[in-house]
Amino acid sequence: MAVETQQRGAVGQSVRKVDGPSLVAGKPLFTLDLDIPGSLVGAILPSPHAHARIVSVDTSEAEQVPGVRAILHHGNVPRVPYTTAGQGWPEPSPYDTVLFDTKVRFVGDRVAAVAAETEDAAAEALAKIRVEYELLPPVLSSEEALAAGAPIIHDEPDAEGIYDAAHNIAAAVDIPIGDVAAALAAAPVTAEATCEIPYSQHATIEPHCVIAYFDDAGRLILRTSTQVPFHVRRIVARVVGLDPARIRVVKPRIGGGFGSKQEVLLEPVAALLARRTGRPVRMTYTRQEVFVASRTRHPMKVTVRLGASKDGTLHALEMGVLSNTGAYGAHALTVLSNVGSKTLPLYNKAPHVHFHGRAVYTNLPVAGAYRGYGATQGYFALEVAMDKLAEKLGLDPVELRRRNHIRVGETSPIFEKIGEGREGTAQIVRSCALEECLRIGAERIGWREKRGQRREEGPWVHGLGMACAMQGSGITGVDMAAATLVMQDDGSFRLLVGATDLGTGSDTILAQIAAQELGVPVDRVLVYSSDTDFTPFDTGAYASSTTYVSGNAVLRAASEVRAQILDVAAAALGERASALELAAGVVRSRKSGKSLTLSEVGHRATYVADQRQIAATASFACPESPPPFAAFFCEVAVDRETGVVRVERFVVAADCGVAIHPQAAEGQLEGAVLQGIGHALCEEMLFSPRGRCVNAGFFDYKIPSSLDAPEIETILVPSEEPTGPWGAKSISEVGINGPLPAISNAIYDAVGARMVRAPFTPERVRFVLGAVP
Ligand code: SMO
Repeated sequence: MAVETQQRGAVGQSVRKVDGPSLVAGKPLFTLDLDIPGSLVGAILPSPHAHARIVSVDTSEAEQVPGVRAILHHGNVPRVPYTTAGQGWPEPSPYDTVLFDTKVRFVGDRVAAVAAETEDAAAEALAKIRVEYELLPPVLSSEEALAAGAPIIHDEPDAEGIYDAAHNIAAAVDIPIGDVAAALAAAPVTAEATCEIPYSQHATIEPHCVIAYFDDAGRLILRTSTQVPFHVRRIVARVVGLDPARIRVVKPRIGGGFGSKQEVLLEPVAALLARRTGRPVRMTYTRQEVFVASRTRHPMKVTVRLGASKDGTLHALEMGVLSNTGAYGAHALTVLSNVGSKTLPLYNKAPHVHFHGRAVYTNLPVAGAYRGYGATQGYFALEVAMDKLAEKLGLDPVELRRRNHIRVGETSPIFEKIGEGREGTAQIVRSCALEECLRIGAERIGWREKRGQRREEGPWVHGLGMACAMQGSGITGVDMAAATLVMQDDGSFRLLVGATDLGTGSDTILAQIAAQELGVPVDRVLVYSSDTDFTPFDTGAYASSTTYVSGNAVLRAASEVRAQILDVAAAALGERASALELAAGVVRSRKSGKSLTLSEVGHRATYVADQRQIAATASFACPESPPPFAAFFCEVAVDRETGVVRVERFVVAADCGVAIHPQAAEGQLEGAVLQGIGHALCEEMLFSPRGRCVNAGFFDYKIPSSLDAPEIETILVPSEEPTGPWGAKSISEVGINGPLPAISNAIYDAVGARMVRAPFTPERVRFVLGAVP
């Protein structure tokens, strides 16, 4: 799709990204691009052990290293339990973390931190910190965590909000609706699938990084690569013991988040080091630290049982989950909840539903938010089970989905029963183009002609698979965004948003939403995001919320500003505001034809008559979370001799409502699908028998690059979401939910091997093939 060179028009056009030119020109926009004279380098001492008590920390030798300015450890930092998960309030994740503990719980856990004049001095000091450990038996799998007599990972007395610490259970859910056991027993046809997904990492190009310094007024400035600036401010204030009014968090351009930056990790450490030394402190994770010490996807085992009548109508749907949250419970309950809440409503015809699961602690890296947020794990099992059910019924898998998926005007009890860490909100689906997505996707991949053909080319056998998915748009009852729109004296606009563009293009989309209402080109709206001193509150960029939640706030602010503009113009023209219309930068009277440009309106309000600032701040809380929908189709070729799987083609048709910026939406969809293909084919963090990650880097942990990417066809199927800004809902996450099941189902279509454990590496495929008759 061609980018509009003329910056006119707004919604529905792929205008140039507002930050595009500066990014392309390599301007110093990112967190660490700022050089503050006199900065120190901060670094962290990681635990070499998976589970141990710290008997003593001796820093005397390290302190003698020239250039060392401060060393932090449990002995000299206050102990404040908190959660690193930057979510709403009250926080649904347990307070099971302190900055520096007397116990380490995974290889890479934080033991101490150093600030020094140079990286070398910091490294030398870390090497000279003497730590005496008392080793404890490590828990290296979810099953071990639940075994009788398992070592207790969180035995500290001051943790709060852990479901059952004595049994290593961080969180649990149990939502029965109807009687699933009876319905499954009575169902004429049943199918079951258990699917497993391993540790995987977001692999953002920019690592987690921060600069902390105190300004002239003695206020702490945190310039940080984050998805959640306002949560950073709140959490750092508590953990470090500073008045939040003395903290300013600045979010510059961000090089990707995918959920991993919905976490407060380096900021409090850098803040404390800056306070101890009185100097600016720069910190960044190395790539190895990003893998091990930032966050990962929650590894899970999900079992789905389906019961249906002979025509394929679902009667019973059971989903059981065992989630591994790693050493700490960041997002443990909320990701677990989403495994069911974002999947089960898709097939809302079943009256009997049971969703249950546990998230357990292990002595492995900490899982957290990762694009898809549990739905990805849920859809893998659900959509493989649906494929099995279709086979048993002798029904086309597309037709099986068609007979069961939710439609406009319908609801699901799941919406109300499961929220994020609390009850959800009842809602009906007001927009859904899934039926059309299924039709178009099937047509584009050649479903009828190619499915079940097992076309051969030497050792390669071709097959087709498909899957469906939905997600949400923000979190009901939790998310809130505000926007401030100001008209300048020249008639242009400033838009201040707490919303957090991570590279997705959301700043551009928010400018488009305002420009559409104001009748101006996008380049007349200057966007500022986000700075806790200057931009209004926003819960942050997560849960596919920005276009919908922040976008609605922007639209409200824009419509208030529009009304103010018409009032000023009405007074100037001697007309009623109701007779005026605003378009193409001009206010015109439908009655008299008299007009006033926006710059004349701005000038008049500022300098001439009835002087005042034209501006508005508006908020939007999220009463509903309209789901985007997607249908995924792929063609794979499987080498029967080696087990290698090649994705030949991938088609995704998605309904995100009205796409504000179609090219950005397609980019989100394509990127999410490629990440999902990585999950399916290659991504897996591997651990030694003592719990050390052995492939924490891009040399050994492979993500698909542009050279590996198959042809991905993205199709936006429009619908109109009545509660969305200009009809929009979300697109950023839904695309990652399809590739795992669609590729697994395609491998089955090709060679009859049911791949239920990701990734589908050649060894695994060959192994399963060996058992296929
Ligand atoms: S995985 Mo996103 O930060 O909700």
